[in-house]
Amino acid sequence: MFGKMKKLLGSVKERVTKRVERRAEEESPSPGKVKETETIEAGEKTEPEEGKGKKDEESVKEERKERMESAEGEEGKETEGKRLKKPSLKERLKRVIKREVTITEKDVKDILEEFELNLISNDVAVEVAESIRKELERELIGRKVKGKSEVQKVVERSLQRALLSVLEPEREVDLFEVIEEAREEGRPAVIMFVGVNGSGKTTTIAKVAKLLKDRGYSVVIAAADTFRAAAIEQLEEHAERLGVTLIKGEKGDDPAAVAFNAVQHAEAKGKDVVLVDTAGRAYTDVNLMEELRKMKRVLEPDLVIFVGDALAGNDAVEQARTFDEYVGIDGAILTKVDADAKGGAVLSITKVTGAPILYLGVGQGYDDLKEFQPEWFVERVVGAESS
Ligand SMILES: Nc1nc2c(ncn2[C@@H]2O[C@H](COP(=O)(O)OP(=O)(O)O)[C@@H](O)[C@H]2O)c(=O)[nH]1
Ligand SMILES: [Mg+2]
Repeated sequence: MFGKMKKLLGSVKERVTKRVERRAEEESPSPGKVKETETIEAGEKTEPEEGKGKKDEESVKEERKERMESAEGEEGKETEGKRLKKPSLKERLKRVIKREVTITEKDVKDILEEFELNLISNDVAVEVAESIRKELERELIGRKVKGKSEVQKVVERSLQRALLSVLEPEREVDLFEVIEEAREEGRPAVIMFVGVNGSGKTTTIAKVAKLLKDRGYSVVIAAADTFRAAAIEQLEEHAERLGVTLIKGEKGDDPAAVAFNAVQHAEAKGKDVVLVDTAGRAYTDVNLMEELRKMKRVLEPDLVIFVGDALAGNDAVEQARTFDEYVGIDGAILTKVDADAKGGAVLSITKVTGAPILYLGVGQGYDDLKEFQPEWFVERVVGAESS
């Protein structure tokens, strides 16, 4: 899962880290060339003073011993061999703090520009790739890094923040809260699933029905994809296996009418949730969009969930954009993520539509539905060593 995305992020992390580390190394004071008790600032040139470093070996040894005792680790290594008067703790801290490198535009600009293009070829939407690049620039340029040891952590955190920023939805949606709210009003929650053919709508509805049933909710499924007879049969099979009610019509029936019947049935029987399956066809199909709009008007669903195939990459993102424009979506579920190496659709869909990803489909079984958390995704692609 997300193997290619992980590789790409790993490589940009490494390149930026190496470059800044190299500069931190270049700019840190070299042993034996430091004036007595002088504090070195990053970028400041130091005049070489021949012999100074060797002069008072006793005092250097003492210094070293003291440093080891105070366990300054990394810092100790960098100042090794430097001749110093016994500095106070405060003074030593000041030195540690001052020996920092500021990340410049020159350090990162070319790497990040290339990164942006690589994101796009990894199926990340153009505007999302740009936003990530800009966020990374904001995070990194001008950032003061204290010593080489800190560089990798800083780059990694910046990358994590940049990814999280595009996964932040405009509005939060919690499936169970929505259902509970409807229940308090004494009516079933109505959830409509939209998406192109083959994206995984029907399978996802079966998975969601199982999830809800496991949590103790009663579920009705509406087979409002009346475009294909096979679609109705497929749902019938799932409903039977899961033991949930299916309301269906005949092939060619008005989908809005079928869905409306299902809601009426749920109201009459005191059911908690109605899951509405809809037809896919091509998302550029104006009739389909009109049909879905009509259904939305009639049903006034609590949620419209877009189901997209993660393997379709940027195409899935464009589908989401179109469905959002015409019908309006509240959340997204991406399917077939188990086979998705690029992760571009996952990374893009929220920024493009404003809607959160609620779940990921990670297989063909009923339980292969994973609740989506942006932090989980970021952890997974930025690397296990991240905290
Ligand atoms: N590997 C995998 N396959 C899936 C997933 N979700 C759906 N599929 C498969 O995708 C195909 C199309 O799914 P379907 O639910 O019929 O799509 P629909 O046309 O949108 O209703 C089926 O073969 C499903 O088994 C998933 O998360 N992982
Ligand atoms: Mg279907």
